[in-house]
Amino acid sequence: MLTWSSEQLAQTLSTTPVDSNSWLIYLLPLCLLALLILFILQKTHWKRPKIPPTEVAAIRAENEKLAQKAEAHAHNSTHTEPVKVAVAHDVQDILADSETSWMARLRDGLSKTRTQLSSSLGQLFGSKKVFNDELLEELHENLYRSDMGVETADRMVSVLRKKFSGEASMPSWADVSRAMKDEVVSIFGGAPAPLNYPASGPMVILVVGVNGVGKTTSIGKLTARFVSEGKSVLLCAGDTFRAAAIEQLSVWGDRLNVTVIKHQQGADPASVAFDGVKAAKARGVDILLIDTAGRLHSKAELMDELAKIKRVIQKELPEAPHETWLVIDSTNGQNAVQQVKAFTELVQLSGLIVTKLDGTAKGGVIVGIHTKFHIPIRYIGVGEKAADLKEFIPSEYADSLFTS
Ligand SMILES: Nc1nc2c(ncn2[C@@H]2O[C@H](COP(=O)(O)OP(=O)(O)OP(=O)(O)O)[C@@H](O)[C@H]2O)c(=O)[nH]1
Ligand SMILES: [Mg+2]
Repeated sequence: MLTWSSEQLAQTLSTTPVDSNSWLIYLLPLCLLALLILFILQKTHWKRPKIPPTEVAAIRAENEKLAQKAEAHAHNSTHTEPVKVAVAHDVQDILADSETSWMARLRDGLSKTRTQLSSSLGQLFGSKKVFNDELLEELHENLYRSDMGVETADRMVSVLRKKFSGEASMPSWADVSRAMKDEVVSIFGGAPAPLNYPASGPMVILVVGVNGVGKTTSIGKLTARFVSEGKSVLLCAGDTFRAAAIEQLSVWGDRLNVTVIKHQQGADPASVAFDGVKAAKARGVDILLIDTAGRLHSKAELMDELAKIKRVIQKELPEAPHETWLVIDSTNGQNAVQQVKAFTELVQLSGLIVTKLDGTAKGGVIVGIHTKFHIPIRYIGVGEKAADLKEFIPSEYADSLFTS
């Protein structure tokens, strides 16, 4: 058996060819060299490709979106906040509308009427030396052509004659048109009386008028305006004569997040109106707007239908309708005057809505109708957008009519 003495073992170990200290001497520089190579390679070859700034911006935007989405999701999942209904675009437009931009649209809408009234007169006043009957005759003619009606034209001429005839110098067109503007404002006698809001329960507004004048569109625009004023509204599709009429009102309802009470085409309008009033009461809304048909076969039929609607809704709400508004299209001129006359014989009107003042030279018809019937002009329309229908303010109208 082989046995090693401690001396032999010590000798063997001391003669081992690899010395542990010599390993260390080689290892250290090798590590340093490897690190140096890695550092050089990283600097030269392993640079990350540069992302163009546009892409960086896009990535940031995407991240932002994702973060917002995640935040919204987290927010919704708590269920602690009530769900907010989006504010309809039409309502936003009205809220964002300024007095200046409304006046610009009104002036723009009435530009044809203004030209009709004043373009030739301005020149005439500039060229004449005396304020005489010839001038007044011309003025009367222009007022008449703008559909203000004979009564208004007569009244205006007599006011101007009284004011300027005795004067030594010829009045300027600016002075004369200012006097006409003041007269128009005085014809209306200030802003119309406030709406007939009931002490409690919904205010029911019945909207009537012949076909195509803008009833349904005006109801949509009014809804947007009432909603922008913080009121709750319900719509009632009382024009059951055509399916398209029900559909048209439903589109406004969808656009404005407002419920439309409707039945099938051909249903009894009075029963739809009854359901509308019932629903308005049950839901506690502020305003119910009832659309009606404009294209019935005869005046007698229309009268029967409107009388029935009134009778039936009064079973549910005795003082309804609180307001009955006739819509007239200003482009119809004297025909619109005839329509007011015909409807006053059918129903008791509490207000008028005059549409399409844009695109007509007959914008003076408002004055003519007021002089004849003394029915408050509630709203005027100067375009197709919701913000294009607004309360009628006589001074705004007169300004737009005479100030160039
Ligand atoms: N330019 C202009 N167009 C308007 C105005 N008001 C309404 N209109 C347009 O007039 C047309 C007829 O409007 P409607 O609201 O359908 O008329 P309606 O009285 O309900 O007609 P019926 O349901 O057929 O009796 C539509 O094309 C409207 O966009 C306005 O103030 N200006
Ligand atoms: Mg309609």
